Amino acid sequence: MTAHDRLTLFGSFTSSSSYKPMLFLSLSRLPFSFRTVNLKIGKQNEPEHLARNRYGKVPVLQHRGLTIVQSNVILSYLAGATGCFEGKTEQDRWTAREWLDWEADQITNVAKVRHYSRFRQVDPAVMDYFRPLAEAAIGFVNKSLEGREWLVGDAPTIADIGCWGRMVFMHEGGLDINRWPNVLAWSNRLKAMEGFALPYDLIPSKDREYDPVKG
Ligand SMILES: N[C@@H](CCC(=O)N[C@@H](CS)C(=O)NCC(=O)O)C(=O)O
Repeated sequence: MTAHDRLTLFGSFTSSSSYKPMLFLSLSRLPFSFRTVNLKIGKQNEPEHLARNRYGKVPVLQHRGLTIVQSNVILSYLAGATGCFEGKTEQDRWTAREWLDWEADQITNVAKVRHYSRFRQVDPAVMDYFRPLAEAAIGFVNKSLEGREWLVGDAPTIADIGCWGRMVFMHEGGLDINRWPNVLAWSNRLKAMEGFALPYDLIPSKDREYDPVKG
């Protein structure tokens, strides 16, 4: 494999958006390079990073001369490029992408509650607004998982990785997963997969090369 063909992911270890592609790569046992962007010291807003991501955010994926941003677009790219977690039928592949779009609309409320609990103090009225929206989003996933193991079809797809990837920090926002039994069971199914790890175990705080040996 040439350097051009190697996947390079730019991210940060406190970021659920970075966790999503990182989890995909880990579950797929794919080789890649991780490059850390230190959000605490504002590296995301330096010209070098803005040249990769005009929005001043992580993650960013670079591959074969392409630069891809937005975690769900990255998941979609990775699934298309590798065939992993794509969904078995054309309908499943579109439905998985539909879930990712919904995730960006609604599960983002879970990320907001976590962010305001952990990184930034806000007026309690702001929390009063976002918490029910976060709970509704988790409740919708819970209801959708009734009687099924995965969000789409009968195997894990980028829909599961994308939705779980942003819900993973829900406890840091005081959202206890035990309130949603189907979500809990689903997270345990994900956790049982080879290559699974939680964000703080998975995303390094320094640059790192990953060259897993496929079993
Ligand atoms: N919609 C974007 C959200 C990206 C995002 O908000 N990333 C956060 C970390 S989770 C970030 O880079 N924050 C730095 C900042 O806002 O300065 C995605 O899914 O990739």
